[in-house]
Amino acid sequence: MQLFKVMKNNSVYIKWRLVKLSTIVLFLGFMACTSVQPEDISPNEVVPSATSISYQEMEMVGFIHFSINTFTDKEWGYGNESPALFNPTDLDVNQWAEVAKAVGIKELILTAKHHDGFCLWQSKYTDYSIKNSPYKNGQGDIVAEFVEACRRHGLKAGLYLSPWDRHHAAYGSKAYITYYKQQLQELLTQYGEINEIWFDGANGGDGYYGGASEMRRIDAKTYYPWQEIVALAKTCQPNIQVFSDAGPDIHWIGNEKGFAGFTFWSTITADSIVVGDISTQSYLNRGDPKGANWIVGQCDVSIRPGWFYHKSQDSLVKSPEQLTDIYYKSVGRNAVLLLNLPPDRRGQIHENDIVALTQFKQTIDQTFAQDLTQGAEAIASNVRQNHSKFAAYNVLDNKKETYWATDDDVKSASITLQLPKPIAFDRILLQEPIRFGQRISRFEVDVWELGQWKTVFKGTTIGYKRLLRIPMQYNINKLRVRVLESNNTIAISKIALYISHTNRGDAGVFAPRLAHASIRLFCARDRRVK
Ligand code: FUL
Repeated sequence: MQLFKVMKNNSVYIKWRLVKLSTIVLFLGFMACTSVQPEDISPNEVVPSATSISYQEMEMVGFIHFSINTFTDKEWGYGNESPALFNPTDLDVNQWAEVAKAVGIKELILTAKHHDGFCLWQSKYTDYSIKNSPYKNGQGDIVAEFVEACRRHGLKAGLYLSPWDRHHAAYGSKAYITYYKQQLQELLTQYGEINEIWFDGANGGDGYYGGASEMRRIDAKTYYPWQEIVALAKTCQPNIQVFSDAGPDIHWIGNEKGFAGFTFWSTITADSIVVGDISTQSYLNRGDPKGANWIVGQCDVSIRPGWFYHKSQDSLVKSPEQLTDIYYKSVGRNAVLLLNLPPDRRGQIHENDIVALTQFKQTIDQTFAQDLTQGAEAIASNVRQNHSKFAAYNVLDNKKETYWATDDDVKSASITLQLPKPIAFDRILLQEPIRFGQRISRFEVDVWELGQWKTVFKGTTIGYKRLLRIPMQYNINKLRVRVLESNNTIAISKIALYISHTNRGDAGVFAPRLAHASIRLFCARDRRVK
């Protein structure tokens, strides 16, 4: 005992203890770092590429329909309109980019050539272009101005090159395909990085066709050599995302209302789709759980009834409520929203459109400003290998890469969130870790009310993101998601709860004071670079 006390005060002994302690700490640290983490869940046969995931994560992209139609009040030019008509009085490509950016759009796509064949760039293969217009005395290049404005404002740039050309004399023959490829090559080699090329399915019909003014029908199955066209696009721009009814990277959603199906799979079998064949609309709208290809669904819709600007539609701009509904039915159904903002005859997005966009953006921002699961605990009926890597809590940690998963043989399971205090909410967000494929095909959500579970939503697919709108729930401290069917091991990466913009007052929650985006937009216009 005496000896022990002596040793305890002895500095050599203390040093020895410290060395021993630090060795143990180092050893434990080493073990923790090298301890083998279980492998991720095994992926489905069809999974998205990293580029498809990044594309999907943009969530909202924008269309700019601007061309000779803007000046003729038409939706589809016949192909004989004089280039002299194209004369924007105060074109401001920076305003397009500023408005888009302020609303949360991450990429803009410009109609470089619409069905009328008029080109917004100085193509060396035709005179039917901006070079014969009064704009900048025929010296302008709106594709170049547009791409630079996108870059300046941190937006990705995309281009629309209509396969149908009602001006070109050779439309319908092989010579036109050569011309189409030449134009594609010009667009994809002269303007730096282009993130998306948009191949419209609409084609064939009457037109000017170099003066023939006749009906020309093409065989949608055989006329366009799509494989060659896509290969050419990818040779010019290796990272480009190609849109068409059949992808290969992004596909049409089957309507022009901006809605994906209530059930929506990111997989389809591209071989079964003929570009321009409208009989596949409902297939494209739902996707196909057995589809052989992962192709992101894109919901195109215009903020106005028309794709091009018409003064007569100034009072028909979609309301913030309509835009919000579209958002829930596109972004909230596992697809990407492509919202068209057509510039007017000045060459600017109209003030009425900006007002609607501003209020829409406020609605979305205020609704999703605060995740109400903060401080919650999560408990699951099954956790894969009982390992923390797959823990239920991963749905709440706000990290993209973590997820809750079940053991392989468990295809139906539930996860319960215990909230720290009772809350009111009416929006639910669910996400699957789609890098492993899309799996869940049926789920239900329950809330704990008056001592029992009450089902508030019955759903099918989730995918990258599912946003549920449910009636207001008050005083809830427990919520449960039951996954009832899944084509592989269940995995969920995020569950979040929100209260909508409109119901915040009802729940006694005040909307955060966001700077008024429209004020920002109009101020931005004063600072614009000419
Ligand atoms: C359609 C076209 O006919 C419309 O004019 C518009 O460009 C829309 C996005 O695609 O197929």
